[in-house]
Amino acid sequence: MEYKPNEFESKWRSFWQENQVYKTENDFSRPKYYVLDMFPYPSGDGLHVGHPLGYVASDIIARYKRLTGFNVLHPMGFDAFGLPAEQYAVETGIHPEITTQVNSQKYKRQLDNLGFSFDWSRAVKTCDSSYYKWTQQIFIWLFESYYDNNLQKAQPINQLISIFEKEGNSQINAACSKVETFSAADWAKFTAKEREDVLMCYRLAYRKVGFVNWCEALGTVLANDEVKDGVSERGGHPVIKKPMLQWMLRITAYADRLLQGLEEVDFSEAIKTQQRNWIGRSEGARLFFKLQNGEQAGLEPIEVFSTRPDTIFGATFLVLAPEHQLVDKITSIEQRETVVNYQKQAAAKSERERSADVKQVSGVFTGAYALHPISNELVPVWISDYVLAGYGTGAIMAVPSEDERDNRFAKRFNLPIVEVLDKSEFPKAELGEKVGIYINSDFLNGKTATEGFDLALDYLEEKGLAIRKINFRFHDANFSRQRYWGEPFPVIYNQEGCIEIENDLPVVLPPLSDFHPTADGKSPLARLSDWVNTPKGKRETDTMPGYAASSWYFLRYMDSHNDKEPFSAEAVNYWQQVDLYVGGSEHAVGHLLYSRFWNQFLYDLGKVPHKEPYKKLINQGMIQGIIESVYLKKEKVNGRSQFVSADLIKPEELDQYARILVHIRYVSNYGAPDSFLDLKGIEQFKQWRADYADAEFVLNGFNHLVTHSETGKMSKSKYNVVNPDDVIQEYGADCLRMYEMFLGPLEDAKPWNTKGIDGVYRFLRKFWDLYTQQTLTDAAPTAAELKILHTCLKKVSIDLENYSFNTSVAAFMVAVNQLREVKCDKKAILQPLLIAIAPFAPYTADELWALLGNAGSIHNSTTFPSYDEAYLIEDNFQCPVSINGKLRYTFQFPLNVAQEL
Ligand code: ANZ
Repeated sequence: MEYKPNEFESKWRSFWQENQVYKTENDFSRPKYYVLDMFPYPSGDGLHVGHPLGYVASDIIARYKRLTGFNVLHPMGFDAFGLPAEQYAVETGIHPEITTQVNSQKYKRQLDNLGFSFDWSRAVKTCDSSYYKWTQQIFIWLFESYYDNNLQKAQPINQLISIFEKEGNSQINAACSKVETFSAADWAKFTAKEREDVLMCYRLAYRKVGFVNWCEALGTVLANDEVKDGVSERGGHPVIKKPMLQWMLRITAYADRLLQGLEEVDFSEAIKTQQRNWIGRSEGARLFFKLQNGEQAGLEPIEVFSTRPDTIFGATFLVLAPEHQLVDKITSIEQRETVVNYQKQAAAKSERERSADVKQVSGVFTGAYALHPISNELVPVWISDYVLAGYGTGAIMAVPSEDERDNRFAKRFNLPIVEVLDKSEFPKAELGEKVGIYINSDFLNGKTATEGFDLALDYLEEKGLAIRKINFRFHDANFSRQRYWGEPFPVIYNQEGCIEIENDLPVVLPPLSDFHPTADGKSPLARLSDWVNTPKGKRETDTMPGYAASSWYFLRYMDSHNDKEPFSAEAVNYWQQVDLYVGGSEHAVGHLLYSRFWNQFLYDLGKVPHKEPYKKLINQGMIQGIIESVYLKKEKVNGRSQFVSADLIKPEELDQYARILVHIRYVSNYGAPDSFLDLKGIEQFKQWRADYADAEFVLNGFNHLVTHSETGKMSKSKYNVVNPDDVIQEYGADCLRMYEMFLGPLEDAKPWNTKGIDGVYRFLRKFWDLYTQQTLTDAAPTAAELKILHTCLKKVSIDLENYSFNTSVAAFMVAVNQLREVKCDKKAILQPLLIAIAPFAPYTADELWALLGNAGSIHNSTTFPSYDEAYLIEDNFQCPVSINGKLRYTFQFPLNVAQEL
């Protein structure tokens, strides 16, 4: 009987579905294990072979854990709201609902073909109102909460209101936007709108005018992580800063907890570092510099943020961000025009361009002076775009002897440089390195650099010249999209402009036929005046961003049909944290940070039992493609295009050639860098590129056109996408699964290579033959057979506990070869081996399980065989004998012989 996976895979798929083999019950009596994949956005292109890599790994773990007695939650769903479906709708007029529906079905079919053991009965689709109803609910909870810094916890906003009523806000220590101090009497006099405005400064979901990343081409505001190098990540369109009233989430309130939480989770150091850098915690101080004649003019001192208060005596000038609100007030008449021109220039640059380490610093003098807080000397006040308005206080004290950019600035504009550290003992020290002994620094003189920070701050604080301050580089998260395809806000603005929350959820996204954003940047929903205007007032027309739904979906799977609440306490107390989360590292600072924040918030509300949602995270590496191209001579030869075999081109001639990507699949199996087109391949190429039908092909001695091969991203534009459906058609899903695992460590990037898959296929055939090409017996196994089996079982169980999949596959290969050598035909060996391979090759396992005479599915009717060390003991010792340094003989001695021979 031959190994023909196509003949049995679909049969088992139906069996699994009909018998609900992977259905997970909330069976609270059993130990649980939760293994989660990052759910996909169902795009029109479907899956390519890179996508299943993580899914295969998590599926193996899910199946393995089931076989070892756990009640496993292994769900899947669709992250279905978002820009691409909407962009598609704008272009084609096809409603995102339809596109999303069609695409999710395609994804589901592809995922099912791969043999994943998802419990589809728990699937979530984020654009279903039965799901987003609860996303809206969590938004309301955020809106109705503030963050108490003393308790380090979210609290109900009503509690804050009662404090305001009793004593105003002067004693409040909460995470807030800039807010005036007021008394209980003031509060009593405030209008409803004024109260609303005050509360907005505290709410965890709040509205404010902010500078947002505005992308004209997409007609929307983008989150910081959707902007790469000043252009939109999707489509590469220019992005500028624009002031707009936006919904925001006060994620910065949780900055410290998001940092602390990293200590208790098992994420890679790379991801932790990315999150830490994104949060960007800096310990420093706010220092106050009075303006010359500032008091007479009624001007507040300039507040700067510095992480180096110890360098205060080297501060020879101040620099404000061009947008700083003091600039207009302090600029002298003579400097006004220069300053205004410079402000215009700066506004045109993106934040990234401004903070890039440009060699050429720029800036202009405002004409104003401040007083050094200790020496009282005059220090000039400049503006420059290297100081960002949105960070710290938007103003700095410049210390050119210790800071690289200040140094360049001082040199360019001839400003004084005062050394504050004698670094003669450290000749290799770089500018800014905190080493040496203080000089020119009054009370710090003679002290060492390590003591400076605290000494300087204690002194300055005592004199009222500074306040200790921890700054975070990240901002509150924008939570508004001017787009249609997202969750509507449950928010109505009444006559007074105050917010009325709609508690009757869901607020359903109304149908629409024209998806274009409006010219003024409003969401397409603004066109639906019947929907917008309600008896209570006008609805919010922005929708929630893509990360809203994905910030809590892992909780919904625990109890996905609950229509009373997002998830029940029993469910979440049973399933607890996600034990293993597998997904791409591209979500390092977006989704992973937002969902950690939502989970921390839900923890504060007492709705989840753990602060951190994910115990362990693995980021699978990318599967890369081989990018193949052929060399085309730039100049035509005798009027004809000419392609030349790569091995005939001298390196110095390379610039005479252009490279054309090759699309056809007829590339040899030899892999990079020896790929070539033979005559058949060239014919295919000509058919594909009819414009080169009469081109000349200069082939090498083997009649080959050697191509240029390199490893790179698998993408449509590189013509190197491999579709899993095709691979399954040819080799079967089990082969694809095992091959993907065999490629290398899960976390590594690795190229897809057709040669390798043949090897795995041969292995599966040999494995199959063990069960089908001989009659299996009930005879007792030999010690040698037991050793082969238990060596394999040990390796696989230990490797799986360590998520090492490639080495497990290798262990099966070794075992199969050895069992063939000893001609093993014992059920007592082959049956446990079959169970062990079941998580990897689920279809083959079930087919052989039935052939062995078992009923039902292997996946829910047996347990993973445990290994026994007793069978692993070496019973022979191999003794090498060398003569004159050369190995001549190896003697074998039984290890159980008596001492006296
Ligand atoms: C004086 C000084 C001396 C500084 C020195 C640095 C080195 P991080 O670690 O990123 O928080 N800074 C403060 N606000 C800024 C803004 N809005 N735009 C650009 N730069 C700003 O860096 C904090 C340091 O970056 C601060 O400490 C300030 O320069 C600068 F030897 O103050 B420092």
